[in-house]
Amino acid sequence: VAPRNRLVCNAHVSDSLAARLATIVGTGNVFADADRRATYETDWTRRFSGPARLVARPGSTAEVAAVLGACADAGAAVVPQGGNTGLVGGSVPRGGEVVLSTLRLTSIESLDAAAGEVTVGAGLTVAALNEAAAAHGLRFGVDLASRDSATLGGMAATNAGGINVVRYGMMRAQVLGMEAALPDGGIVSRLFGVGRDNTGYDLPNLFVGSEGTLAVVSKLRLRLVPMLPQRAVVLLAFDTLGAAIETALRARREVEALTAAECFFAEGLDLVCRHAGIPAPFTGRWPYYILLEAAARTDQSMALAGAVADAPGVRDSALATDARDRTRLWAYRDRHTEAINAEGVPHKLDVAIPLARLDEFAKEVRAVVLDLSPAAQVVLFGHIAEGNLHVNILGFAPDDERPDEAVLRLVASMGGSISAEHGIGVAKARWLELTRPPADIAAMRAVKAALDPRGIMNPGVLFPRPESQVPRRE
Ligand code: FAD
Ligand code: LAC
Ligand code: ZN
Repeated sequence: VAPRNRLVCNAHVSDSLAARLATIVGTGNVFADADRRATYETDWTRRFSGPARLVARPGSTAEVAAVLGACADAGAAVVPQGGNTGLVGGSVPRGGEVVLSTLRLTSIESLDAAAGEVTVGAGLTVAALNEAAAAHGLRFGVDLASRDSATLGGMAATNAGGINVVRYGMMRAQVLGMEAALPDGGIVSRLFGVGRDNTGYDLPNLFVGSEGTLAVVSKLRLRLVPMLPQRAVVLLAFDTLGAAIETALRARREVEALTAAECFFAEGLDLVCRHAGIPAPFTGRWPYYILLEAAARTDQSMALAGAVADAPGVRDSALATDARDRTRLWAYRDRHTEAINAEGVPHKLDVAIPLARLDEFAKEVRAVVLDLSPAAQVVLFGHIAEGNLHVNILGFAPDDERPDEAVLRLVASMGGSISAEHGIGVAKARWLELTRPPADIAAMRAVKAALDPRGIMNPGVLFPRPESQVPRRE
């Protein structure tokens, strides 16, 4: 154990927990000085931030477990953090927690190209995994615009979706095994490579989507998919959302190799063109757009174009088969999140609506927000094949929750989900009860109490803190 006064000097920390953590992760990997903490304290949207007590960066599963054990002994709350690209405020402190960063857990172990499986550290990014997998003609089945920063552990913790769910499913479908550290310092390890395992509770599956409230994921056994060299992309413009939805669903039925079915609206396209400095895709300005992609070992352009050629309501279209044109068309969709962020601090509500009511929702959601503030801006885009719309609202103060309340109540009244892929975090915790019945929440709380009896894991995420519960508008 290094002398404490040396730790204070090296790590700029002064509390005894910091000293204990430094003996676990090394003095360079625990720090409390404001400059080094800063990037761990504010989320990607800038809507959520809070001071950390200190930041610890363990380098192995054993170190993660030891850090959690030491925090539990000290009664210190922990916020697990990967790439900090989460959009619901769950990855940053609310005030005084220890941030446990996974960014040193970047191993790539036992890539089994024949089986299409790999074991990785939880802090590895999707982009880094894809780079390693490409050498074997493989790639990871979940892709998203935050690919350069989002970590596989964070994606498991949020059950991330992204642009290829229509083909490969969400993060849950990629997770074959997991190693995770529990708040009592124990380690759950199910990394072995068998395709079927019916031996009781599926703990890795329980931790997928648990948003850092139960355990810290330290390693993952993941499924890889073949890299498909022939990719065709089509961008279509419509003057009704109904026609856009119909066409996306037709493509899902008829194009076997479909890998993406995405949508955006004119307001978002305008923001992307302005902030990215790129020209509009078509000479006409149409209200609704869908982007479809098909990928296979053989050319898909005829299959894709053929399926949508006579679709009713198409006002303009562009087909891309070479890499440069594909990238150009994808940019209109991929760059929405950064363009919205460049415009202001958004309220981001990531919802799913039954497909039959998606058109009605898109109109209603605008009305409920503009009713609160006629000057507000509502930017919609998302993953149309699953009825997943990202409702981005600009023009309200970060802590004004009226638009969140209005939109989430509308979603619940239409039989939707208040989180389709980003999770509940702190942003939506107080509205969980809108779409999860009391018995569900009681069961979830029982699991939480059993695994995290001292409540140190990401307090305030998923379940609201009693003091933060506001009187509900009836
Ligand atoms: P963080 O933001 O660091 O953490 C997210 C949550 O997971 C927090 O609650 C945190 O406590 C917990 N956590 C992180 N790591 C661990 C761990 N190892 N163990 C336990 N808990 C952990 N999301 C989508 O689903 N689909 C998209 O298409 C998509 N596109 C995006 C595009 C952009 C430009 C941006 C900025 C974000 C996008 N996101 C998307 C959101 C975000 O990238 C995902 O939620 C991603 O899964 C977060 O990964 P992360 O490593 O950044 O996690
Ligand atoms: C996307 C993120 C915001 O779909 O989920 O781009
Ligand atoms: Zn999304």
